Amino acid sequence: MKVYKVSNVEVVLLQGDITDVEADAIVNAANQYLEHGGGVARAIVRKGGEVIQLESREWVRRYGPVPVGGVAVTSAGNLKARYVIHAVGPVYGDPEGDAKLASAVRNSLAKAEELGLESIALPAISTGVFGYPIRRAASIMAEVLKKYSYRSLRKILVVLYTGEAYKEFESVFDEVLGKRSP
Ligand code: AR6
Repeated sequence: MKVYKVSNVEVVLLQGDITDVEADAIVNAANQYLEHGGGVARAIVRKGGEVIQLESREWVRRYGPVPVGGVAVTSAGNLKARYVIHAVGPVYGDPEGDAKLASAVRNSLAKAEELGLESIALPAISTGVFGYPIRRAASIMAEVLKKYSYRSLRKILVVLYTGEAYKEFESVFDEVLGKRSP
């Protein structure tokens, strides 16, 4: 675990399963149709319950597919969180991918602020099934976290599943957000 400070917000980098983390909202790495078939999405539905998938389908039925870079919200079922914020990242290779990945992160923060939340947990959106290189995703996320104008948020947990991803994020976050021990 490693803690960084951005204005008056704590950014906590940790390795683990995002479904085990305590935060007001957990961000899911979703697709535009909110069909949670693999990766983090699948883990969230498995642990949180089918209600998350059902509410997701209802969201898409009502508003249509989520744009790439956009977000949708559902309840969190049995998870410790109050909400799941479903963020749709780009597939690697999209020429506008970097901007869309930055939007996905920014819109996740904005949704949490809109809900008046104090804490949010983010996975490495787009770095699994969607193929984004970890280092590139880390630097995009770090830049967004650094520049964001925070209101209600006080704590941001960035949760990496593998040790390898954790190390890459740590080296990028050290560079962009500055070194600080836990
Ligand atoms: N906790 C934290 N991180 C995790 C977990 C977990 N339980 N499981 C995997 N990761 P991915 P994407 C990491 O594929 O690339 C799904 O099918 C994983 O190691 O979940 O945005 C959706 O339904 C990787 O670093 O998301 C979409 O169709 C990161 O989470 C599509 O995949 C993201 O991997 C979205 O692809």
